[in-house]
Amino acid sequence: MKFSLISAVALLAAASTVEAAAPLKDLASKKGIYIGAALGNGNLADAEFVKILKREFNHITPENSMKWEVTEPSPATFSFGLGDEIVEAALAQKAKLRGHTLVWHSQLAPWVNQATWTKANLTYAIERHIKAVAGYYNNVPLDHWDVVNEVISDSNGLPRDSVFLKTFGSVDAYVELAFRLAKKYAPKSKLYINDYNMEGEAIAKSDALYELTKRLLKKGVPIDGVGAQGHMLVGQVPSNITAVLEKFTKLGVDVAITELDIRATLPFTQDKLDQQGKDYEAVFRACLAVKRCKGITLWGITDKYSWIPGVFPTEGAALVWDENYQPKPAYDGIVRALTTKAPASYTKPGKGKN
Ligand code: 9MR
Repeated sequence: MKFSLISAVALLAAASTVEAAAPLKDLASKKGIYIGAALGNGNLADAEFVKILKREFNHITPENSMKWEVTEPSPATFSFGLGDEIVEAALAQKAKLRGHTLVWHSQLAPWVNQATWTKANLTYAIERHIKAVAGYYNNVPLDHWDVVNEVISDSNGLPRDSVFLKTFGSVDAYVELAFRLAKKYAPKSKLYINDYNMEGEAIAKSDALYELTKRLLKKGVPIDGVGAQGHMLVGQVPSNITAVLEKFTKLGVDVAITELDIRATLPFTQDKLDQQGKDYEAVFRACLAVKRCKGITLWGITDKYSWIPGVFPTEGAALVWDENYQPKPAYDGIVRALTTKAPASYTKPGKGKN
């Protein structure tokens, strides 16, 4: 008890005392990028959360409410209520939106996994889904869509096992289909391929995503951007994110950091908080150093709500505001990146906005 009280006081003292004079979204706009946050429907009932969302962010990603299991829970039965709530919240604060996500092996409606498909039947089901969902939100319209998510596996850069891979026989085939359909039904959105653990060099997964994107672009598949999710660990942010982002943009696409959070093993110490601040700064500087890096979305706002403890029970505290909505050194790190000149080491080899 005594220990936890002391820890709490120490953590409070560690929290950032510097809130930017200007909100992050204004600082980011001046640098030519957007700053977004993922928003769960439940977050909208939390006044403190919404206050920070409105003040600091100009881009919103629905954390869960545009995923297949939500939008088409049974065949040809569509549900847009939860997605609409996020869209309304975004429009109310004049934020742009990132649709997330049309084709993903996870949070897929169970009926898609349970059926036995022929290629023709699954093609029909994918078109029905993309037509309904992307078509529906094309009226908003959404700024960006994560058309496909996490199609490369974690082992050796092999294609991710999924009902889509099994049925189509190759990752190229169903990713091409998804992008062509997304282009047809959401022509106003920039269309992204999105993945995690691909932000560093010499990672098989990053190379595989690069090669896939290159092959598909060569075939004329309408890929506008590559999303680097950015689920990272304190003290282990790859040193060469700029180079990786730059390499993708040389294929002729935009890039964005789409789901940034930087976690560590709990409890958080002052050292970890400080390091986390430097890590957030580094990721923002990496994006700023790349001309075609369009912006950064944080996968949430506060440590009060995060997917991490559910998946990594001993880890967390990955976001920029703590559980009591105190900005952490991570906030100052972002402000530093957005307001001060980058040391030379951050900018190479990008010729971006620093
Ligand atoms: O944050 C999301 C969490 O609420 C869901 O339970 C989880 C289910 O897989 O998905 C989380 O978001 C994921 C995102 O959609 C894709 N990239 C990884 C994210 C964190 O798991």
